[in-house]
Amino acid sequence: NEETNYSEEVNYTITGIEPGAGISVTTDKAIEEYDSLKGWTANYSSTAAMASELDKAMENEEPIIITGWNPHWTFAKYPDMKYLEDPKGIYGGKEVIKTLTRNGLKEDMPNAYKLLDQFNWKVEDMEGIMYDAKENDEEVAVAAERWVEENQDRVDEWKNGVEEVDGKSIELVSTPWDSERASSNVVKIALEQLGYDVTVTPVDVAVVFESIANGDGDATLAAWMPITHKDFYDKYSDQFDDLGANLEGAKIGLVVPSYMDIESIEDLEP
Ligand code: PBE
Repeated sequence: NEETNYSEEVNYTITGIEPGAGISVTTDKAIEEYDSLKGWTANYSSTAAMASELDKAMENEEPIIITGWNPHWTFAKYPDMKYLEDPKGIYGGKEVIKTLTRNGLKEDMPNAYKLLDQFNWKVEDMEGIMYDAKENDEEVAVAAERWVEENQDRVDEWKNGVEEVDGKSIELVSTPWDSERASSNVVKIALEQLGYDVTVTPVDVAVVFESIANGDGDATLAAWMPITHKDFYDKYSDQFDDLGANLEGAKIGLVVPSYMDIESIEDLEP
């Protein structure tokens, strides 16, 4: 049948991204949990490599199964993509992106802490910056600057009740995806407006959590929960301060082009 062909045609392989990503860890769990994925492998390399495989497949209308997520520009470039149903709930439902700070930041830098606590925005905001950067072929940091220029009223809401400081240094640790480049750069500018000297350091997910837990980094805006970064979060859960969601409505899962006639992970064949 058709499903068997798809599984065979993709060579029982999921086209993944960086091995250290939360979505890769979660995909390993899916392969373990689903009978339909018995014997499958996930090919973990990089987001750029996945995107170019996807481009090739879409051009030739060939089957492909990727690890996909929102917010991301993939769905703007290719609106004809769908998440495979995940009856076991391995990839969860709606994810949120959380702000975490190192223990002690609240006392050491109460103003930065307050701004970080008040920072929140919407999927459309984050995606707007990502698409803009993609479309203009520019750094996400540049698109983030323009977003702040056009949305200073939003930034002012996050600064509400926060006092200016005189040149204190603060380090935001982030992951190496455009979504987090967007949030980190926007908050960097907001903190700079208050007089902070801000560094954004993109590192592996594991290092983000480790550095917030050991106090090397001050804060991160990049924690995807309750599923994507669960293992990392649980490992250090009493060693940081959880300031709650800065964005709601994120999602991860296995994604295929709509021209593939399958709906669920369970439609695949071992
Ligand atoms: N992502 C994008 C990341 C978090 C942000 C879903 C690819 C991950 O750790 O899987």
